[in-house]
Amino acid sequence: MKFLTIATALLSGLTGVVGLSAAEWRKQSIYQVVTDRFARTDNSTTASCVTTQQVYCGGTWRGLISKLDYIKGMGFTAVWISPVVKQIDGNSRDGSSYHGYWAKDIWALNPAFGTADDLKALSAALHARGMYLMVDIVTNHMAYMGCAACVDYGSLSPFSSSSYYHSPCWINYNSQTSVETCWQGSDVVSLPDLRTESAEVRRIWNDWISQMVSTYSIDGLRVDSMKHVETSFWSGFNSAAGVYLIGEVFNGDPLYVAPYQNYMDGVMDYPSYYWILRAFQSTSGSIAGLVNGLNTLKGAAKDLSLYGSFLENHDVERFASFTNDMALTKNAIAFTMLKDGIPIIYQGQEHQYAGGATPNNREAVWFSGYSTNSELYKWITKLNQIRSRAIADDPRYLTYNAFPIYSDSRSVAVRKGYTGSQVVGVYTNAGSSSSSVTVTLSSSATGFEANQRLVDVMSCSTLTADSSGGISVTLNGGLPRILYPLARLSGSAICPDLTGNNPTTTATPVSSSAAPTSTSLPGCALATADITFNHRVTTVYGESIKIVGNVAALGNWVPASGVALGASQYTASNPVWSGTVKLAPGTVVQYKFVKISSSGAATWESDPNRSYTVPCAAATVTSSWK
Ligand SMILES: [Ca+2]
Repeated sequence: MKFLTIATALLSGLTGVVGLSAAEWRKQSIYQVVTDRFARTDNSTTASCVTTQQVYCGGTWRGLISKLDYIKGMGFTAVWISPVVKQIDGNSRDGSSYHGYWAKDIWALNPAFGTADDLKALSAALHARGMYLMVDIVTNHMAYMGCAACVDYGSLSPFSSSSYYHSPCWINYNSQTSVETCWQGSDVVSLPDLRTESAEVRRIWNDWISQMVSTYSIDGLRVDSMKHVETSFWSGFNSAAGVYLIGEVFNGDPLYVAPYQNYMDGVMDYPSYYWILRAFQSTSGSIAGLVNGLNTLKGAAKDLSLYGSFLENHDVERFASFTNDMALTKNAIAFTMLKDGIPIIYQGQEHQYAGGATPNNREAVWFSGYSTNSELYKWITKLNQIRSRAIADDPRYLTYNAFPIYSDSRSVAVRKGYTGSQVVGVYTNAGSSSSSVTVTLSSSATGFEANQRLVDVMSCSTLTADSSGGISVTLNGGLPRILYPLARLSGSAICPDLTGNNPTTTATPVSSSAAPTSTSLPGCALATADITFNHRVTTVYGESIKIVGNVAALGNWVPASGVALGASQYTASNPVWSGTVKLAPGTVVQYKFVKISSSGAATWESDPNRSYTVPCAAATVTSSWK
C-alpha cells in the first residue's frame, strides 16, 4: 500500500467500483458498525466482551461479511465501519484502541480487524448485494499512549516528527482557534494534533485518501472530529476523496453545525439528536423544543437531505439507557428515520441495547444471536420499507423538507413528501401505559384529499379522510402512526394483506424525470395553494425583503412587483422574514429573494435561481439568504 504508484492507483480506480456521490447517498440508509463489537470470524455468539474493560473483543471484517444479510434484511443499503488503520498498542486507564480512533500508522491496516484482502472482500460483498461501504476516518490527530509532553513522534507514521504537529495544549472550547489547534485526549492517551494547515500534511492526507478510496472501493467517508480541523482543509481533501463525506460536528447548536456544510457534503445531525432525545426520553419530554428546533435547523441548514439522522452512536448514551419504554423508543426511532436526512441506525439499537455513556454503549452484537425476530429489528425494517417506497414513488421525497404540521404538549405530526405520496407521521411521548391520544389534522396540513384511504404502515390498519380531507388519528399504547396513501402501496410488500389485492386502486407513479411545468396538477382541485415563505436573512434598519420570481404572482422578475415579506417574526437570534403567496399547484416556480435598501436599491441573491414545485396544499418553504 505504501509503495502503490499513482499509475496503479489510477488503474484500480478505473477497474473498481466508483464511489458514490452525495446525490446518490441521499437515498441510502446506513447501519453503523463498530467493527470490534459486531461479528467475529468464528461466528461466536458467546465470546467474552465486557465493555468496561475497553479491550479488543474480536470483531473482524470477515465476521461482518458473514452477517451482511442480517443487516440487509433490515433494509439498510450501506454500512459505516470503524476506522481501518493501524492503531497504537497496549491498554491504559482509558482502555485500548479497539474503537479505531487512535491511529499509529495510516498506511497500514489494523491487523485485529483483518487483512487488506479481507477489507477488499468486505467492499466486494457489499457491492454484490447492491450495498455501499462507508469508512470512518480521522485526519485531526494521531495517538500516543502516554503524556502529551512525552510523545515519541518517531513511533508514528508517516507523521513521524514533532514538526507535523501543533505544540501540546488542552482545548479551551470557548475558542474556535483552540478547538482547531490544541489537543484532544489526555495525558493517559495523547492525541497529537496535526498541523492540518500545512501544505505537506495536506498533501499526505490527500494522497492517502485518494489511494484508500480506490484500493478498497470505498463509497463514502464519515469524518471524525471535523470541527477540530480548520475549514480550509476540506476542499482539497474532498476532491482527492471523490466520494460523499459526512462530518462529525459534535455540537447541538444548529447555528454552529450548519455552516460546516459549506465545507463538506453532509454533517451528522447532532442538533436534532438532542431535540429528539429530549422529546421522547420520558413522558414529560419537550415536544415544543423538538418542533422549534426542527424549524430553526430547517432555516439554517444548507441541505438537510445530506445530513446524517441518528438517535444513537458509539459516542452517546443509548436511548434505552434513558427509558426502557418500548413505545417511546419506537417513536424516537421512527421520528429519526422519517425526518430529513440519511437515516443511521447504530448496531444494537435493533435489540434495544441499553448501555450508557462510553464505553458502556459499545456492547457486542453477537450476544443477540443476530435475531431477526426482535421487535425493533422488525420495526426498523418497516421504517426502511416505507422510506424506500416513498422515494420510489416520488424521488423528490428526499429533498422535500419535512415540517411539523401539528403539535401539542405531548404529540407532534410531521409531513414529508409532495401530495400524492406524502408520509405523515404522528408521534407522541405519552408512553406505553397511556390512554389513547387523538390528534386531528386538516387537509391543508396533510395534503390528504376528501375520502382518501390511508394506511398506518406500522400497524397495517386503514384510515379514511373525511369529506373535507381531514383525519382524526388515534394513537393507542403510545405508539406512533405513519400514514401513507393506500393507493400508493398497491402491490408492494408493505402491509400486503391490505394492499396486495386491492382492485379499486391503481398506483400512478410520479415522473422521476423533469418536474412538471404545467399549471395543472392531476387530481388537484385547488386553483391556488397558500405557500408561506420563511426566509432567514439579517437586515439592518430600513432594509426590507421581497420574493421575486418567474410568475405574475411573484412579479415576473420585476422587484417593484414582487411580494414584500413581513418582519413580524424577526428577532436578532432568528432573523426571519415571512409572507404567504397564492400559487397554482403544479407550477414550477423559479424565484429569488431580493434585499431592498432604504433608498430602494435592490440586491439579488446569488445564482442559481431557487426552484419550487407548488403542491396541492398549503405549505411552508424555509430558506436562508445565499
Ligand atoms: Ca486540530
